[in-house]
Amino acid sequence: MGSQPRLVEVRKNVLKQNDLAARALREEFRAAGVFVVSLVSSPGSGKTAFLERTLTELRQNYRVAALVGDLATENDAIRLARSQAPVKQITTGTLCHLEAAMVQGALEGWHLNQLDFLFVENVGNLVCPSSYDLGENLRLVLISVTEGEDKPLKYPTIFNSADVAVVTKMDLAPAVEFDWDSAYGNIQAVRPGMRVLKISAKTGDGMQEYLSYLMARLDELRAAAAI
Ligand SMILES: Nc1nc2c(ncn2[C@@H]2O[C@H](COP(=O)(O)OP(=O)(O)OP(=O)(O)O)[C@@H](O)[C@H]2O)c(=O)[nH]1
Ligand SMILES: [Mg+2]
Repeated sequence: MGSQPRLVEVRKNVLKQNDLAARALREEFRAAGVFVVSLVSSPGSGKTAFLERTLTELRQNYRVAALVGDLATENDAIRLARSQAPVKQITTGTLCHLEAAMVQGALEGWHLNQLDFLFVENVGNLVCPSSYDLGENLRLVLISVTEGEDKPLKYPTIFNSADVAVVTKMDLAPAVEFDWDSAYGNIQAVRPGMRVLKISAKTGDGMQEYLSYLMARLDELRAAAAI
């Protein structure tokens, strides 16, 4: 009982520190003119598969790079590097989310002003990453068709911390009898008006709409910077 307020205090301080680091990062990203996209989801929703495809396709016309967080292994960085884009793995040890300071550290030696898009794949977790701002311009929350349509209702915070929802593995939808109306309705119940994209990293379906959206957002960023 007596120790509880102290724990709350510590957590508040950590979060505040992260907000300061995230603010500094956001300013760095703005000054460099790079558009930063982060991806959050439960483990295995398809972040890396989606990101590998994103990097491969965008790389033809844009300068792209990625950071990827996991508790352990370089596996995802190795997969993403197949796109030929610069990639760095962040291993968090026991931590279930990335923090702004980790992103800052991983960017050392990279010239942000030589990039159009920077992607940050967070640790697979539907809870912890929601409270940690990484200074990104756009946060995507992924939900795969195999997870169950009710996930937005059970994990509302992560949907509230994100800007756009991406329903992944659409190629598997018939096999798991995925109910699109129910999933869409649940996302809208938690976050009214949220944009929801459908994609399959396996077949490429839905990638064009998503990539066009990213390109339009980069154009907006550049137009605002030119004013
Ligand atoms: N059929 C199908 N399988 C997919 C798709 N996207 C990913 N997968 C598979 O789903 C599994 C998990 O995909 P990952 O890309 O590793 O998922 P992740 O979210 O990065 O996982 P963590 O980083 O561990 O949280 C792999 O076996 C992928 O091949 C898809 O669009 N369709
Ligand atoms: Mg991954």
